[in-house]
Amino acid sequence: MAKTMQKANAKRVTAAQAIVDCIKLEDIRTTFCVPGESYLAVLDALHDAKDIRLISARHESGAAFMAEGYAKSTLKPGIVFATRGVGAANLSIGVHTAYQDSTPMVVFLGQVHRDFKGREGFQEVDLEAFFRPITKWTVEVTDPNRTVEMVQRAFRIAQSGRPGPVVVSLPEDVLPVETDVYYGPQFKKSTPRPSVKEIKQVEMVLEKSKQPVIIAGGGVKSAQAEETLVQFAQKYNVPVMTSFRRHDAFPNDHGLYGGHLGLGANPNILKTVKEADTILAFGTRLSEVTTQDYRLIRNDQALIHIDIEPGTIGKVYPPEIGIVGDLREALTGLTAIQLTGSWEEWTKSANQRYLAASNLEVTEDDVINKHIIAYLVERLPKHALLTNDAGNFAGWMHAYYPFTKKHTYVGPTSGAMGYGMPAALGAKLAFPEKTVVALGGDGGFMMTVQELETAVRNDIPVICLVFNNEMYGTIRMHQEKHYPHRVVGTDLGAVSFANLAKSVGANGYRVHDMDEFTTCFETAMNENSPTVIEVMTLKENISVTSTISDIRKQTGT
Ligand SMILES: Cc1ncc(C[n+]2csc(CCOP(=O)(O)OP(=O)(O)O)c2C)c(N)n1
Ligand SMILES: [Mg+2]
Repeated sequence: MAKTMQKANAKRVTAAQAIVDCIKLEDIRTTFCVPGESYLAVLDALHDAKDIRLISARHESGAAFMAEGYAKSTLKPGIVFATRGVGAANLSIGVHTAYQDSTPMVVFLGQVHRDFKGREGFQEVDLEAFFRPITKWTVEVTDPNRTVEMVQRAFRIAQSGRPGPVVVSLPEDVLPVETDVYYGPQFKKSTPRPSVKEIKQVEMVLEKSKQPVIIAGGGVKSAQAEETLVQFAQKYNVPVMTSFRRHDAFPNDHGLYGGHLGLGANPNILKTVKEADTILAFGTRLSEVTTQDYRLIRNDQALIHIDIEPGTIGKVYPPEIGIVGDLREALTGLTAIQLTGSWEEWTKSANQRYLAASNLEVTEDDVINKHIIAYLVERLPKHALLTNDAGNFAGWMHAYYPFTKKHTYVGPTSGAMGYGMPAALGAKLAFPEKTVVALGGDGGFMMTVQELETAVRNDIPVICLVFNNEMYGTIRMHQEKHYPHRVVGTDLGAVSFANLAKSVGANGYRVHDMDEFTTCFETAMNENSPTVIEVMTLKENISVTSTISDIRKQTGT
């Protein structure tokens, strides 16, 4: 049987063509690159692949972030092509982000000629050693006849279990070699469901619980279990919190929502986790940020941890019950349990704490950052998607913007600066019908600002809000707290982001107040072309919760 199939699908193509065929087979139609001479044969195969779009970026970090944002949005692997050691080094931040964020990605890197390997050839680097700690798998294709085997396996590894990045190294002399290929079927995810016994165990723990809380992570999103989670939470009336930068795993306007466990989370929101006697960790690795430096969860709380990846369960906290399972299947199974208790009061208090902490009523005294979030909540369509960079400007979005629909947020749990705008391009390519807004600071935005030209050239209309305080504000805040009055390395010079945008053909505006902002934002919404709105903010307003003067008062300096 296998032999007959093999014959029916057998083809003779170059290894480069086989790679492109494998990408098509996975139903991926958008790819990202910075070209290089080491993989010309792949570029040539893409020339004839009219149904695959190739977005050529200005820097490999931009290409990698775009692919990561695309993959987070579509839940399909992001594809990046780049060249040897130099391209690899530039894109490694995107690979690291995909690793920490559990985002499926397949990265194809040109490599030196097989005959030159080990001589420290031109731009040679041992890619397997280079990427081992930040990929699920790195492989070099040394035999052209095994290209399909390696590439299909790369797609399988990137998408199975906890998703993540895979790097495929392609020695340049392998790529033009013709070989007989046979393509296996497209990857299909395994979706294990907990056993009846495991579901019973959860039932027994919950039956005894007085104050349970759910922490929903990326595993809920990648299993497309958002609705199933709502059903489960509603049926038993359990409060739901979202893990760091996974806001849209649960509708934030739902009466069961308890808030986001992020950087600088409001202490009242944290109380809900502290007071819980049972924690249901669903598709979250209970990261350093989510657990507030691993201090939020205690061993006197019963932990029920469900994840698709066995290694994630008990990685930090030994669970009372650890279950390997697909979150949609697991929650479907769990929705059939019988519980006699009711947690209405507890749930209400969790939601009230969230509502009090995220109250978006603005007054004249509030800083422009908060006014902008209030405006976006009113003005943006409910399905609009937000991305953000790393930096304190993002605090206002994290605290106040309610993500009410699924697929409306793409952010870096890795905390990578430079992420927001290229990830927005990836998200916009994934969801062309959505309004996509990228939030950045002057520091982070400048790290990948060159991709504005990629947006213009490829007609990818995203709106970028750049909060310009002429400093690496987050680090300045930490300096003020720990090394008062010893500012070093955190001041930045004046940059006109509006003019930068205009210089590559995007729309650019600089605004100082809400009147100017709303006018420019309306224009951006109507024009539907790449736009930068640069918002001038004060150094003094350094974070959502404090000013520089407040910090100096607190430290008595
Ligand atoms: C790639 C990268 N380098 C350094 C850091 C450390 N870091 C975190 S926030 C930050 C400053 C961000 O500045 P900006 O984008 O201007 O935002 P602001 O904090 O001023 O609002 C730095 C340097 C990081 N997270 N990522
Ligand atoms: Mg700044």
